[in-house]
Amino acid sequence: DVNWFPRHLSELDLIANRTLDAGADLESDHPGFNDQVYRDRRGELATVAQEYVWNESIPRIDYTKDEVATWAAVWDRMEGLLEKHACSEYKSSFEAMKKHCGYSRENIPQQQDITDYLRDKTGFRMRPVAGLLSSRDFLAGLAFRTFFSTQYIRHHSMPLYTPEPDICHELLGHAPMFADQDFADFSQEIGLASLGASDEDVQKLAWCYWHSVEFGLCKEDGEYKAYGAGLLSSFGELEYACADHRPAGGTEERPELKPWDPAVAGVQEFPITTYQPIYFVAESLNDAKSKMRSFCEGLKKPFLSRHNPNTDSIWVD
Ligand code: H2B
Ligand code: FE
Repeated sequence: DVNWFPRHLSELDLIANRTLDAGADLESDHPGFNDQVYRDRRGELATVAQEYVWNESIPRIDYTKDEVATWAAVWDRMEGLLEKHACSEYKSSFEAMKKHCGYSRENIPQQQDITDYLRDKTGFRMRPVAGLLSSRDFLAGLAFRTFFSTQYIRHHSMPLYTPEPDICHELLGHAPMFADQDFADFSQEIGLASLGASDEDVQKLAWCYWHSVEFGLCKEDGEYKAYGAGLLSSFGELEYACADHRPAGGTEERPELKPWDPAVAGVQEFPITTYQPIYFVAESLNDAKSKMRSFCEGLKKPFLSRHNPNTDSIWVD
């Protein structure tokens, strides 16, 4: 039934395992394809996610020395760049999460500890998932202020590359942003609009998500700062997107910047395996949110969906 969508947090159990890949079946060009130890670990963590039930506490993963070393390698490359190019909201959350959620170079934070922190700040939570979901299923989680998050890490042979979301992307890129009220509301706005929307509108919302939650920039004192997780977890692209935007005078390729406008972003195609040729720039996270809200209000849907945080349910009118 295409008109079905989850009405209560517990119903995310019904969509969490509809992964497009199995989360553990690696493609032949995946850096871990020929590593049986890695593949077994992926299988183990996929099972943890598949067995998760909505009202349980999130299983703690005992990360191995090798996994922590991969995390530390990413941390070392990102730390200084984040200081330079991340938006202020990210930086203050990141500092707080070092204090409260076990973020450090030597420790991979646990989803439950992040959830406890985010619940207090903005009501957001994480929930384990084995792999990629469809846009519709993934966005439905956001309606419940829930972020589907993987628990495995990229292969140690290529610490600065991953063909899919992993904990470096989820925990360094996404999680700190959900501690910001405007960003949390912004994300939920996309989620609520997606419930029961047409396939065409879900695609628009997914493309808006891509150009904001993944690759969004915002202005801060005349400078461009990153709030998108795809930038905040990629050392090469973060520098590329935020570095001096004045014409270099040379032949160096520079990305194009456009003002954040969901009507434009929602139909703007993008590459998934190269740096983005276009970034959308919001005046602020609050501006990103209010433009998103107006856009969602304009989508043709026969009803409005709202979330009741006390009952964790959606009501429609
Ligand atoms: N699934 C998972 N597990 N993580 C994501 O970050 C993700 C996804 N992103 N499905 C979605 C698709 C995104 O690219 C948009 C909404 O399509
Ligand atoms: Fe992401």
